Amino acid sequence: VVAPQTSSKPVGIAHGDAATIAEISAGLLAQQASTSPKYFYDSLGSHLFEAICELPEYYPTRTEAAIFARHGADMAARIGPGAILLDLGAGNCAKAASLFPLLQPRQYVPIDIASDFLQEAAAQLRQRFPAIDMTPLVMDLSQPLALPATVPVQGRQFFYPGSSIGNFTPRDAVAFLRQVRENVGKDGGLLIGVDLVKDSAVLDAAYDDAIGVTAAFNLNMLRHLNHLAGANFDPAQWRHVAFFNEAESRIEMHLEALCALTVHWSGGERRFAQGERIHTENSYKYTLEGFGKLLSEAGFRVDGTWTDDAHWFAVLHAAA
Ligand code: AVI
Repeated sequence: VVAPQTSSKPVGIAHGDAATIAEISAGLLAQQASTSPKYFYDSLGSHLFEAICELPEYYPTRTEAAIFARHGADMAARIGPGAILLDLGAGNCAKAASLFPLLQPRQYVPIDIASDFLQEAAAQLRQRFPAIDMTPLVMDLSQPLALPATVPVQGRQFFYPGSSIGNFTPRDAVAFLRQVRENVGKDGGLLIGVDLVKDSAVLDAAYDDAIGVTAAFNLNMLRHLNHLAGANFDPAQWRHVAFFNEAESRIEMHLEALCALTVHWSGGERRFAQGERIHTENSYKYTLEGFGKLLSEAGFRVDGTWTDDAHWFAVLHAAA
């Protein structure tokens, strides 16, 4: 591990701000190199994630969609019409939009880090649902949740589908959910999707699909890091690794160096031995009981749980 340099030649043009470069640098220089999964989502990464959701192996999206299709009316009855629906990590906004006819929110607040993707999706929704007030917000959900005054407190219902909560460690998940709890009024709530523990062969295949879309999604992070931190990663020198870590109840994704190499970025460099890995993502899988505990630790009360017949995925409504 090489300490950050103060006067090295720039390797490329960095487009991230100083805090972003410092965060990337700290992760790459840690003994076990790691990066935040938020760096998957440049424009190509967001599109690759959409492609993952279409894969036969990636069951969460279609299983959750089937739960919404079967139980959406029941969820809407629990929530009531006229809510302010805050969609955390909205992406292309498709999941929330599919629930609009049942939920009938008065305002929709899609929140995402990928600005272009979000604005494009919100513009399309304005045309499809002119009666709903659309207020897109570009925010990094790994930072404190600070909502602008344009979003009234009363009637807030957060929407956090897709088991994105699984990308936090359980401890960080509680901290995040507690922040959400602090941002809902007395009458508010949270509709959240969570991926459940299951056979590890099913999990392994979902994160290492046969045609390599998830591998491309993981490797694309290196291109994004090149752009953000002026790094010189060559994706051809790395391979995608994903497996279920049973002891931690999580899928781990890594990028593994195919040969010994040195990576440079703005203000830093690191030598990687062949086989050395960068840990790029965790995706925790919960039991219903374990996830219920997490929600109650965050100050929520679960008042609705819906699952598929195989119990692979669950949607819960938690009241303030
Ligand atoms: C966004 N998130 C819930 C996905 C997951 O399943 O953890 C990200 C993902 N990583 C690889 N495939 C999908």
